[in-house]
Amino acid sequence: MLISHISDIHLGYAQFNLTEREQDIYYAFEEAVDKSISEHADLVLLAGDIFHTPRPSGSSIVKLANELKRFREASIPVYFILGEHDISRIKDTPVPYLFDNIRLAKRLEDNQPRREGKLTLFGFNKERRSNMESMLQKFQITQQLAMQYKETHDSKNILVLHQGLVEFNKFAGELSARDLPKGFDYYAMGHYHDHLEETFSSLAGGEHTGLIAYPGSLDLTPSDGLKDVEKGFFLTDMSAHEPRVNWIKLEHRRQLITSDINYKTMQDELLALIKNTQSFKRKPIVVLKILGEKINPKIVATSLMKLNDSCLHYVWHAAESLNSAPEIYQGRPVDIEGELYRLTKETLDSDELAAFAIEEILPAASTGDSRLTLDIVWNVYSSSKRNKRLSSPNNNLRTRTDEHREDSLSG
Ligand SMILES: [Mn+2]
Repeated sequence: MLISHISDIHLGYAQFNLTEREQDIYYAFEEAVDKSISEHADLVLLAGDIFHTPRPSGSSIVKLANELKRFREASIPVYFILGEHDISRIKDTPVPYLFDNIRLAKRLEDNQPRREGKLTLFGFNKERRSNMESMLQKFQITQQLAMQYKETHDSKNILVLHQGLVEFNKFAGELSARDLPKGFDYYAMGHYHDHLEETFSSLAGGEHTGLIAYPGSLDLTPSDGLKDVEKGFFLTDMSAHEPRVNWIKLEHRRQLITSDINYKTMQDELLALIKNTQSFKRKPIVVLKILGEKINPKIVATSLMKLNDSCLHYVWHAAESLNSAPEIYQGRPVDIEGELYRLTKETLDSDELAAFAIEEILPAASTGDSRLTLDIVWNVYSSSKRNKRLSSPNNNLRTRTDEHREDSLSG
């Protein structure tokens, strides 16, 4: 059986607030669906962060519906779990559940395994760091069930999770691979936006090994920063003794060019850059580092206007050796959204809090809906108080030295 394992789609996210960038994510998802269908995947797993926000736009909901319809027309069942981006802090039905209700996709619920041919699927929605203890308790049952299915059904077991593991990132992980329930051949992960995979002996039980695999996000999101990286998803073959992963690179993504430009020869270098962009199907995003001395931001900004016709968006910063003054932003061509995210993260010292402030509080507060804003804050406050009470010292909780550190790699 061939499994299409897709994660961190972030439908609805529009980098730089550009509709073209929102569309790019839709195209990336389409490409993943196209390839899953043409390669005859038997099953699709969406491992969380389907939408970028818990209150997705109409366009992104319709986009998901259309792609799920294509899977249904190809008779390929789709299973999903939620990531933190899909889950609202205020009590509400998560939007992706709609697609379970209308039977375009199936939601995986805690310790309710689903059978698909020789496979047994388990899945959990994202649990926050503060709820790890209850998740670990549920995992004890998961492990028992998984072992039972192996014995009685000769099953291949798959666990779908949206969590960070410390083995891949010391600070961003909430769990260790050792904490995962054993008895699984394939751990279909979401959360980290980079493509990662590693085999852990003893996870599957018996002479088997368990494979932990993160396909990474389908495009750049605020937590990725601006970097030129490949994105893709897995087509994992479960028919052999051990799972065989095949990471499929998305080929039609918009290009991101990072380039160092010398201030002195800036004009010529920019012309060469423009010439270089002519061969691209879609106008690229350009990230420039201007090198030199006595860099005049006004001259740079004016010169870069040349790029307007050939680039979708450009971002630049000056790397001046003598300049140690605090950053002053001149003109518009800076990555405002990225900066907002970076500064918020710096101030709050937490990726999770920064995401909460920017993606949940800010949208509510900027509509002027103080009631909703207050509800969101109150909800988080009361649930964290509840968790503190539950985790009193007598409860014999494990602590980690890095407990206060939050996700830095995730999104
Ligand atoms: Mn994500």
